[in-house]
Amino acid sequence: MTTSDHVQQDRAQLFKREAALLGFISCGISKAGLLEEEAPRLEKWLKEAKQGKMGYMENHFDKRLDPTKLVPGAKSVVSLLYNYFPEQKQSSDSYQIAKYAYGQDYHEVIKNKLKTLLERVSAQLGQIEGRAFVDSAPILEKAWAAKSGLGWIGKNSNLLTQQVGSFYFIAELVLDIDLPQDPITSDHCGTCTACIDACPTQAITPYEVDGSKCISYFTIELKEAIPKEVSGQFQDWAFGCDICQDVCPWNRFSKSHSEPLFNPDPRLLENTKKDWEEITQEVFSQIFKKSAVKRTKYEGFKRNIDFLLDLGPTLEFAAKSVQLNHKFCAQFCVLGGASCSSTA
Ligand code: B12
Ligand code: SF4
Ligand code: SF4
Repeated sequence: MTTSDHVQQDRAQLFKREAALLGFISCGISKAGLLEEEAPRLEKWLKEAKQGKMGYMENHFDKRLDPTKLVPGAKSVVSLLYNYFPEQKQSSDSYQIAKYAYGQDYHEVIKNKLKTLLERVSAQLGQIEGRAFVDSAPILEKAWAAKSGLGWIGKNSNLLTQQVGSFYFIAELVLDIDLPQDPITSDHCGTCTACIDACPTQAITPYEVDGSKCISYFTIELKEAIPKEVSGQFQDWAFGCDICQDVCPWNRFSKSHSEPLFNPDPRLLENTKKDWEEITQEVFSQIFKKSAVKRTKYEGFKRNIDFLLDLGPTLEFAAKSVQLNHKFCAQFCVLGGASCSSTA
């Protein structure tokens, strides 16, 4: 090992120690440069319009594949994971909100930690130029985390680890200093197809998700009416979807986070379906005061609940069952009266 190797190793250890002190569950390092294997995959994904109406995914193709184009002079990518797996979950008879959105918006919480990490390391090593990202720039975060040895990209396309599954955010520092490359982790999906089988919209083919078919896309990213063709397929997901992670055997090893800022408002856990159906703008603003759910705004959240309500499996079942007379379908009916669409 040369002196320069020793210096790089010491720097890497310093990043990893400080990252752990700030609560990151792991930290890995890669040399910055072009992600050659990802280039044809991203190109194909876009050609097949798997981004749907997420127009921003079509922008900055070259930068997305090469962070040295995003941050001139970049030499290293430090990838970091931050756990969001909650201790308490919603009851199963409520409309579901993805676990990542239970507490305060991760963009703010993690961005602050990244800045502190950079400041603390710079204080010991001298000024380091770089930029901090968490879902905030055209960069393939999962591919970088995998390249930095933090886990493998599973068939559901999320980054997975044997130690804690996949319920964590990915963030990164793109820096102008040389750091040593960490070894990559092997794939442990094996013959499992649990995520593919469980996805209610058939959005997953091995190692790829068709964004335009994902419940997360429809309930968060889509800014217009949710198409009728997908009615009855969302189970009870009102904001995002965790199905392909909940069924993943590696998530049996998820451990609860210890970040107080990610704890939900108690109403998020207690609310029944009826409470969500009747939610007012005021209550919405209280429950999701600092949460990522605010991004859909009250109207977007109501759109999602209405979509589940009007076209959910039970009602669809009731409406489509031509054999049923009104007396029978009334057992399933929550609309009743003038709103009832039964032709019986
Ligand atoms: C756009 C986006 C979405 C879209 C599209 C999803 C997708 N899979 O692309 C939608 C809205 C659907 C979405 C949903 C979710 N998202 Co999202 N999303 C993103 C975002 C902004 C970009 C992802 C991207 O570049 N997609 C484009 C495609 C082409 O890239 P890719 O998914 O990485 O696909 C690669 C693989 O398919 C691979 N590939 C293809 N073939 C093969 C074959 C083999 C053998 C291998 C190994 C790889 C491989 O190559 C592709 C290119 O690298 C990232 C943040 C970021 N900047 O990276 C967050 C991000 C991926 N999302 C995240 C999360 C948490 C979610 C949800 C779980 C949220 C929820 N609960 O509702 C779901 C999960 C859905 C799923 N199973 O993917 C996290 C993932 C954390 C993790 N552990 O992996 C990220 C990293 C945000 C963050 N900073 O934490 N998301
Ligand atoms: S998040 Fe839900 S809809 Fe999207 S790919 Fe996973 S299981 Fe399918
Ligand atoms: S459910 Fe199975 S196939 Fe899917 S990501 Fe997890 S281990 Fe891989």
